[in-house]
Amino acid sequence: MKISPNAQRFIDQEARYGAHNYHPLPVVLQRGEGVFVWDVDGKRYYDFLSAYSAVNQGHCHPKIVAALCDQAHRLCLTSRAFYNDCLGPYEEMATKFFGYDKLLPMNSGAEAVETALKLARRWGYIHKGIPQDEAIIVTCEGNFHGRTITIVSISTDPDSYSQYGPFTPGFVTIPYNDSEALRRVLEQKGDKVAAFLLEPIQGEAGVYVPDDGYLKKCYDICKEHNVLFIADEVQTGIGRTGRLFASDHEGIRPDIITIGKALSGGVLPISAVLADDEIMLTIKPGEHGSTFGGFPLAAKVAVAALNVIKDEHLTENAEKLGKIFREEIARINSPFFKSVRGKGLLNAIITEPQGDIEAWDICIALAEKGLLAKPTHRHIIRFAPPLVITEEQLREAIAIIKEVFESMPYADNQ
Ligand code: IF1
Repeated sequence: MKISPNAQRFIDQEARYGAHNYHPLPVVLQRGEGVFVWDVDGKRYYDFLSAYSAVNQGHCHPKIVAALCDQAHRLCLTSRAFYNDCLGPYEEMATKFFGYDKLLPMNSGAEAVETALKLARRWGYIHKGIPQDEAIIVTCEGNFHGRTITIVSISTDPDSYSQYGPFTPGFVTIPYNDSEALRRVLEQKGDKVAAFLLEPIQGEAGVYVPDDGYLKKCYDICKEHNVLFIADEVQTGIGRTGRLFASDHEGIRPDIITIGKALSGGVLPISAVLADDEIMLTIKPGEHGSTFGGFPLAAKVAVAALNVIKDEHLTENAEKLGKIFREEIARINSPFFKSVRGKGLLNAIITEPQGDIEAWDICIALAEKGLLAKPTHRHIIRFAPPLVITEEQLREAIAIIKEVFESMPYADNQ
C-alpha cells in the first residue's frame, strides 16, 4: 500500500512517541461524516469497522454533535459530589428506553463490565447468601470483555493476559455455545455461583454467533440455579445486530446488561450497567463510582445518541441490510472466501488464506479500493458499518468487497 509522506509523518510520530500497543492499518484519518471517513490526503473510505461498533449512528452525527457542543458551553463536569440537571433526565430516558429499573453510568466498556461483576458478587452475598469471599462467576472461552486486570483474568487469549498475572480469583471458564457445560458447573457449584457472564455474539472471537436457542437455554439454567445472567452488550447492543439488544433475538431479558460504545455514537466514552432494583441497590453511596461517570456532557450526548437510534430506525435498518449483506457476500467466488456469518450489521467473512496472503492483506486491498475493515485473528475480517448506511451505499460497498476478493492474486501466481 502506498503511504504518502503526509500520512507517514503521523505514523512515524505515533511510533516514536506513543506506546506500541496497537498495529493499525496504515491509513491516517482526518474527518468523518455518516458512513464515510477521509484520510489526510483527502481519500474517502467506507468505514466498515465503525470504531468497533461505537459509531452506529454514523460519524459526527449532527444531532449528537449539537448536543455535545451545546452542553459543552454550559457545564461539562460536576463529579457526583453534587447533582446536576442532566443526569436524572438521562437516567429516566435510558431506563425507560431499555426497560430496566436503574442505570449506573460509567465511561469505558471495561468499567461497565467491572461494575457488573461487582454487582453480581454483591447480590450473591446479600441476596443469595453465598459465604463471604466465595462467590464464583462463570465466563466463556474466547470472551472479550475489556482490558483491566480482573477482566484479563478471565480471558483465554494469551495476547490479552500473558504476563499480567497474578490474576483475580473467583472465576470458572466454560466453553462458549455449550449450555450443557453451564448446566454441569451449576449442578456442581451452583450454590456459590453468583452469575454467568457472556457476550450474546462473541466479537473478538470473530463474530462467533452461537446456535439458536443457546442464550435461552443458558438463561433458563441460570434461573433454575438462582444465578444472574449477565449479557455484555457493549458491542452487540444498541441496534447493531438488528435488535436493540442481541439478547432480544431469543426473547430473554438478562438480569444485568452492560452497554458502551454506541451509547455515545462514538462521541465520548460513555458506558453503563442496567439492572433492576434488587441488584442495583446492593451498592450504597461511596461503594462504587467514577469521576466522570454520567457527567453532564455524557448525559446529554447519550440521550441524543439513543434518540437517533430510535428516530432513524437504525435497529430495523441493521436487520434489513444485514440480510442483504450476508446474502450477497455468500455469492463471492474466490478461493480466499470461505463463509460469512453474523447478525444484523455485525458480520464477519471467514477467509481461506492462500500461501502468504492473509486477512490482513485483503484488508489492505480493501483500503486501497476505499473500504476500511479490520482483521480479527489471521483469517477473519469483521464488517460492521455505521447503521445509518443506506441500501445503495451497502450495495456499493459489497461490490468493492466482491471485486477485492475476486481479484486477489492467487498464491501460486505470485
Ligand atoms: C480494544 C475486540 C471489538 C467489547 C465487549 C467490553 C469491551 C469490549 C463485548 C470493553 C471492547 C473492543 C476494545 C478494542 C477492541 C474491541 C473489540 F476486537 F477486541 F473484540 F469491539 F470487537 N465488552 N471491545 O467488545 O470496552 O473498555 O474498550 O470501552 O482495542 O481493546 P472498552
